[in-house]
Amino acid sequence: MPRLSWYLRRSPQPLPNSMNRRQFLQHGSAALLLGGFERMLCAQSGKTPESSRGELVGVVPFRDEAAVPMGRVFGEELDARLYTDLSTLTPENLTTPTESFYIRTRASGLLTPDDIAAIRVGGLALHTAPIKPDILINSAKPMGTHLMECAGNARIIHFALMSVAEWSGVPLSSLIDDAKPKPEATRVLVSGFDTYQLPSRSSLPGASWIFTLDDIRQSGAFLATEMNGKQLTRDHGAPVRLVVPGWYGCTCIKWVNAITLIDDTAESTSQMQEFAGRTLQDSMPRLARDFQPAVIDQAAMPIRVEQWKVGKENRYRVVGILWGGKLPIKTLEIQFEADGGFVPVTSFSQTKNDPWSFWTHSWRPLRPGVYGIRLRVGDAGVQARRLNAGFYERSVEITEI
Ligand SMILES: Nc1nc2c(c(=O)[nH]1)N[C@H]1C(S)=C(S)[C@@H](COP(=O)(O)O)O[C@H]1N2
Ligand SMILES: [Mo]
Repeated sequence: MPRLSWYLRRSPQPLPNSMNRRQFLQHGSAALLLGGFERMLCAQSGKTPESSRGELVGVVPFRDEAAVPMGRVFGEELDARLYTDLSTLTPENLTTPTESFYIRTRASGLLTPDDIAAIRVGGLALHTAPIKPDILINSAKPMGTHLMECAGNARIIHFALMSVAEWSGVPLSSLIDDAKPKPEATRVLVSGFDTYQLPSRSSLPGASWIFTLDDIRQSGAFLATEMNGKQLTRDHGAPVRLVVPGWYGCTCIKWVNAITLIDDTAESTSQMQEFAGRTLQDSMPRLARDFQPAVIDQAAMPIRVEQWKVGKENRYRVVGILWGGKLPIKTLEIQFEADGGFVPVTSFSQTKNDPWSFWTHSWRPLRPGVYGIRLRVGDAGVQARRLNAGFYERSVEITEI
């Protein structure tokens, strides 16, 4: 079957979700994807793209991305990872199942129930009774669907350190209020258990982050006890982890064991220093007050490039996501290097910045070759530092036009 061999020949790793094209089609995934996109496109633009009347031939793999294991956990402790396969995302399935949600550190071999039996409350506070996780578990409320992205996300690993879950928990600001902060308390240090058996190749032990009390309120940060309707798993920080909507994952401390109220003289933590570059700090500030909020700017990238046959003609459709930022954007533009400048993405709408939204773009490459695919925001004044630096660029080789 020529089409299948075409697909296999060009896939360094089976895509999507470790299925070859035949399985992909048999699985009904293609139909699912198409059904979803047609509906989305109709809802958005009132017309059906020509490609949806054709046959899906395959998915063109991204170039220069490593053959890393997807969707399963590997490694130990600080060096453990689980990469989320974003190539199969659909508008109907916006949340990542817990077993596929990315993991950046697995629970320490040294972590015992005693280490997380209570969250210490201290520092510049009048009411410093420790908080028992059971109290939080029993009073947890739905906290919404939020995206988490590791600041160390990268092209080489398919940008797979990014996932979305539906969370339950307790707002951190209400626990801070309960602690009765003294007038001089302006910030909060959230710490988690972070001592390991094994030395790490790439990460420093010690997990804690300092926030202003305003940051906590404005972001809606919460202590999470559940994701996707079930109690947190051990590797995702059970019994209690911090989630800071709109901020990078390095601020979302797992195995929380202390909440400390502090003032403006506090030094930045080792975790803040480790992530200073990746959270786009200008330098390596010594004091916590000189850190910029570790927020995720508006970003966008392709997750899949589909090849279609319409009659005898080849058509391509680029499918992608956009996330981050403060306000929904109106104009998203795409560039196929070598083919010239930026053009508007044919179908997109962002109604919320968190979690991610979908976009699709019909593409007819002018000639065979290698194309870098880049996106940019058309609206003026939108901060998109990583996007504008080319961080989320991906590339494909087109051989049939
Ligand atoms: N205690 C502790 N919390 C931690 C970390 C850690 O190593 N130790 N890693 C942080 C980083 S860098 C990220 S991206 C997120 C990842 O959370 P996840 O593994 O549940 O996806 O947890 C954060 N919280
Ligand atoms: Mo991270």
